Formats: sequence, structure tokens, C-alpha cells
Amino acid sequence: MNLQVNPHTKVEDHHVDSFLTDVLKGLKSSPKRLSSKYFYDKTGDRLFQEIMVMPEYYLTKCELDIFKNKTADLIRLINPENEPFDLIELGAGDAMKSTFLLKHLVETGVQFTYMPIDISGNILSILKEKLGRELPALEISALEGDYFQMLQKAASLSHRRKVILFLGSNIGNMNIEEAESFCHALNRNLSSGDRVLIGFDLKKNPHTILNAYNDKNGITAAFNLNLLTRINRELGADFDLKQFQHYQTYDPVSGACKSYLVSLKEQTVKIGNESILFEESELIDMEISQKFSAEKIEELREKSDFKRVGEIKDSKNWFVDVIWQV
Ligand code: AVJ
Repeated sequence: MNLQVNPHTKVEDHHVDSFLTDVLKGLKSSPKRLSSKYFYDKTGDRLFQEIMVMPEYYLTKCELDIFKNKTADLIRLINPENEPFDLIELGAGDAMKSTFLLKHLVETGVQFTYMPIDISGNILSILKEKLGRELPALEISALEGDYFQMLQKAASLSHRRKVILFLGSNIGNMNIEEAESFCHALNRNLSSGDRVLIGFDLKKNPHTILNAYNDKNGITAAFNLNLLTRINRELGADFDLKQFQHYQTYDPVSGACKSYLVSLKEQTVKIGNESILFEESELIDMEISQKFSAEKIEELREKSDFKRVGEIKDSKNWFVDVIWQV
């Protein structure tokens, strides 16, 4: 998992290079695709924060219910002996939910460092500012980048038992196969006794799920289309946003909730020196938000070699945080 970095290349150049490579590779595939991990530029961060407060988007409310009202239970499951440890959060974002946990932990006086990892440097600076204000006693060491690269960095900084938080159904952005290899790799990157807390969105009435991703005000649509704006700005492309339309699906059998952009006409888009042809009605596969059954979660745990520790659901039983141990 080591990344070879040319010492003469600036980090920003590197970002642009791999962003361009990924975008071109995705748009030359069939079906065309773009990775939702690139949604989170400054505007994307803001749009996702708007999504989290939409009445339709129940996920954040459910997990907040757990973190607000079952904090002591959570702490018992992640750190039963109340011993020093390090708390690493993958995809921390603004850490709205984990802040409840952090407050509680600071109050108990247990020794720990909080290491939030996120792909968005923008949201990490917002987070650091907020936590510095609300929890000045908290030891924090923020890491910007991809999950595994930064997880390794965090592991090299930490000499204590580790607890990994992976909340908000971020794991749903992987299909089942990817989630399996992710959890397996996560397990291999940790040591015996380390624990993970993973948030899964559960299967439920398919109308409820589809509504959460197909809001009437078009915020989710704007969230998807914003990636085209980002590609225009950062990679010098000329996507015409009026010629692409958001389309959302949910398959209650597989649990896959997927978003697409539909090309409204035959058109050519320039990206750097390349031209990409879109047929009329051709799709770009944008994002998967996988929903899980209890059985699928168990299967995932077994395949990735974790031991079951416990789980906590919200009061509606719509969302579950599971705790596993290496
Ligand atoms: C941040 C990946 C959990 O899939 O529910 C929200 C992102 N996409 N609305 C999700 C998202 C459209 C969200 N995650």
C-alpha cells in the first residue's frame, strides 16, 4: 500500500494528476463512471452538509440518535477497560456525530488522541477549528488523504490500542465486493485487540430510501452535477451542466441505491486534450449507497475475519453501528 512519490512533485500536482487519470479512465469505460470520492470539494462539502439536514435524509439523524443517546454504551463497546487508546476516524467530515463521543471521552479523562482522516482538506480545517473551540483539551492530529494511505500514517503515529470509526454508512459507497476487500484489508492493517465501529444503513421501506436520495429540491442532483463543475474548473473541461440530468434508482432486492447522470443529447465534452463522446441518454454511473441486511453484515464480518463485539441501533431500527475486534 506504499505510495511512491517523486520528491520534486508538489502534493497538489499529484492530486490533479491522479484526478485527471481517474476521470479519463472512468469516462472511457463502459458504462461511463466517475468516483463519488471526488464529490467533496468546497461546494461539495457544503452541499453534503445541506443533504444531512434535509428531512428526507434520515441517515444522519438516525446515527446522531445513537451517538447522542447511547454514548455510554458506545464507549463500553469500543473501550471497555477505559485504558489509553487512539481513535482514528475514516471520512470524518465535520465529525458532527463523533463530537458527542469525543466530549464524553474527554469528560471521563481517558488518555486518547483523535485522528480524523478525510479526503477534503477543506472540511478538516473546519473540523479542527470547531473542535479547538468546543473541546480545547482534545489531542487531535488530522490527516488529509485516502483512507488506507492515511490509516498507515496514523498507525505509524500511534503506539496504543486503536479504535477505527467508519460512520455514516460511508461503507455504502463501496459495492459488496469492494466492502469485503476493504474490511479484509482493514483487518490486516490492524493489530490484535484493535476495534472498529462501522455504521451501516439498513434495508427498509424502499420509498423511504429512494426519497432520501431523490429530494424534491434537487440538492442531491446538484451534489452529483457539482462533480462536473469541479472537473470543468480543475481539469479544464467543458461539461454543459444543462445537458446532464440526475437519475436515482433503488433496488430493494440487492440493496443498491445508485445515482447516475443522463446525457440529454449526443454531445462531445473536452477534458484537457481529450474528447469524450456521449450518446443521447448515455449514463455516467456516479455513486452507490449500498443498504444492508443483518445477514449481509454478518457475512461481511466473517469474511473479513473480525470478531463480533456488539451493535447499537437507533430507535427506529433503521441504522446500525456495529463494533468488531481483530
Ligand atoms: C456520505 C456516502 C454516506 O451515500 O448516503 C448522500 C453520500 N450521496 N446523498 C450516502 C450521499 C447522496 C452519503 N455518504
